[in-house]
Amino acid sequence: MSTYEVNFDGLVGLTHNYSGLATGNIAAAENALTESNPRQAALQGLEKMKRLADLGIRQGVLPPQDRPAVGPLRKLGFSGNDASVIRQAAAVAPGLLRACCSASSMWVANAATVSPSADTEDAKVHITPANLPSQFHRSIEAAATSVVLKRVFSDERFFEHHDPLPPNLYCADEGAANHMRLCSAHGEPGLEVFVFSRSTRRDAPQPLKFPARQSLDACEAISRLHKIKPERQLFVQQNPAAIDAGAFHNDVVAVSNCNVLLYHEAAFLDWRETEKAMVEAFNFSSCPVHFIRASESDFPLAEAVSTYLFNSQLISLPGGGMMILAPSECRNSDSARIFLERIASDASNPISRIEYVNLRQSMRNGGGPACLRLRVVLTEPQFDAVARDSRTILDQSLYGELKAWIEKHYRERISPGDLGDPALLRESRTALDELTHILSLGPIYDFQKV
Ligand code: SUG
Repeated sequence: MSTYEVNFDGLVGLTHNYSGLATGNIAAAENALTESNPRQAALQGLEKMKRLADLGIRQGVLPPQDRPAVGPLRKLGFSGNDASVIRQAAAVAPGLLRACCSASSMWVANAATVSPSADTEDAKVHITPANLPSQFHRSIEAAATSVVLKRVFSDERFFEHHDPLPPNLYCADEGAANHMRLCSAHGEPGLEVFVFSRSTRRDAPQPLKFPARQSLDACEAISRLHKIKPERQLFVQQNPAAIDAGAFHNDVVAVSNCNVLLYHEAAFLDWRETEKAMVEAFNFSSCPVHFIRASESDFPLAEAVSTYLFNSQLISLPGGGMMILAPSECRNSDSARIFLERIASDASNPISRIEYVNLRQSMRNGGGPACLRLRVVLTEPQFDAVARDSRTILDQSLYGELKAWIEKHYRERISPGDLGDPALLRESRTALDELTHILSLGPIYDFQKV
């Protein structure tokens, strides 16, 4: 049976802005309170999806969330009609309003952890939405993420949905950004690698400057819920020094695809031990692991964080071999470009091609190519069910409609002061309502249900 890794990308929402909300995310802090261009952001994301679809790689689309998020503002004591809630929040709690306006649901690598049916004891695809409790603006995503994922992956014969873990730091879960998978081919059983950064149980070193977002307990809980066989799971600690250098998620410093792991030597607490543990745990497969490791002298960690090289997408090409889809910031950095070219010219690994993609708008908030996609491995019948149950698989006509939809509805400029304008909520809801028709999703937003 054919099996595909489908990248589902988050469409950038209409309120895309720079509010510097994410602690430990250096790009977001540097660009705080500058002007954003939501239209350009959404088009850049859509072009990335189209590029991969044009290469014959199956590509999905996930809708953005309803922002400004009026519900959380009401829970925090603002009342009246929606416009009045927004005006009051803008006047007395602009920080809260900014958090409720973030378009951060675009980074769907943080939407959920997904385990393919080849890895699970009941042969179902298991999905757990991330609870994201370490940053307020992200913690409000989980409930709507659940609704969307249940709608898109709705066939109960194939998909098992779990609730987000309880929303606290003990169970802090950032989804697929801290989850990797090694396998000989996407349809074969894999080793699920959970990368944690906080642990209450072990005497584990912690970052000193920035928050550790992913807990070991969350990783273990997800692996249990997903019915991963004990010998097919591995828990690895992220290096606190990498977090303090700005790698708030593991996917800022490591990316895997099939049996290739591309990473910076500073990604894990101990790279030698990590490689050894992976090789041992992966011994159920006859396939060797290709480690492509950047040392500090090859390519400094600071450069990895500023260029997001390891946040590239590492993709199996339909004709064989792999390609790296890197952010265009890597083309502009000599050390990143040289490092990537060296990988592509090294015949001992399967990577033969490098492409660059301009995601400047998202990158300014610390979100690169890999942050914008959720990888879902689907067998042919699972894929057919998804393609039948809504219209979230990108083809030429959906691309054209989404492009026209973005050009019709998105603003070209948002400055911090614009977030208090209730017109933005109206514009956003008009657009999202239309989007649910384009994607054949039916009513998924609370505002469509009243
Ligand atoms: O959670 N940025 C996101 C970026 C997420 C990137 N995702 C992955 N690495 N998978 C975050 O830090 C910035 C929003 C703001 O500041 O307005 C933000 O939330």
